[in-house]
Amino acid sequence: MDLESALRLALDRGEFFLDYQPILSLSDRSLQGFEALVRWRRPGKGVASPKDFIPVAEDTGLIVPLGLWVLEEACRTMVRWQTDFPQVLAMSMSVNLSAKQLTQPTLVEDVERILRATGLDPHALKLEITETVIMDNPEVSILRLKRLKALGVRLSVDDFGTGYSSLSYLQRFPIDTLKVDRTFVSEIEANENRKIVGAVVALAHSLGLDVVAEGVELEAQSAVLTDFACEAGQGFLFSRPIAREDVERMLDSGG
Ligand code: G
Ligand code: G
Ligand code: MN
Ligand code: NA
Repeated sequence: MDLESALRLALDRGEFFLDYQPILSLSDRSLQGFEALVRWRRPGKGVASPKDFIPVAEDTGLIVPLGLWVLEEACRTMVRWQTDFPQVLAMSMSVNLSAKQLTQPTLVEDVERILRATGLDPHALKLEITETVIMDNPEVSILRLKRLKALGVRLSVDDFGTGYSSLSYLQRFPIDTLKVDRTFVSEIEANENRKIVGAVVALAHSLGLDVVAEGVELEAQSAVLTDFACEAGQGFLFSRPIAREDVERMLDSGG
């Protein structure tokens, strides 16, 4: 069976699940929220990484129903955590949106419907869109992002620094957060990257955005980021993406 047919069946059979990677406030290491990351449990083949199936899901359009499933599952989980762990009321759930999803004319209605169906406060949801996707068609993206913002959801630019946003566009995107790509964070100890990350954080702050650093693996990286007043970090130093049950254990023990 080809991958497309296998993906189609997997959606019907409920073979997808989400892991959640904690996002921490850098100043005090408190939990700021989570990023939902999809995985596929293939019968007899173990767990497949999104890197291996998201591109095919994009090409075939299956990303649209899969993305809606991810969104609904993440919202449902967040509502459950908010109910069981009061500290989660101050946190956010981040969900990735792919290029194909952003071009769907029904995207805004779909997000609205899922928020209503799950009962999640829109403010607790953050949608992550890569810089490249927005820049593919900036005018349409801006309109659609404005309509998403009007629902009350928050928006992040993912993998910032890997594409090329003109700075004038960045100012026109109705976004809340920049996520600095981990390629910059991984070599932040090198002088050049340190300057780039410092400049990106300063630029973000001057535009009223907060910053999440991706791929934080070392205390030294966290220290540099904290010096730049970068608000939050995500990475193996704090936690890998973990299963729902592991998040619940963490929240149960006060995390
Ligand atoms: O944890 P990691 O291997 O899971 O993620 C690999 C890549 O897959 C990342 O670039 C991430 O943004 C992407 N990804 C993970 N989950 C989703 C999802 O639900 N939708 C989309 N569009 N991309 C995702
Ligand atoms: O593209 P996106 O940033 O949404 O995807 C997150 C991806 O980065 C996932 O594959 C996740 O497992 C991975 N990841 C998360 N934290 C780290 C980290 O500290 N180092 C590295 N190398 N990868 C990470
Ligand atoms: Mn992301
Ligand atoms: Na990213």
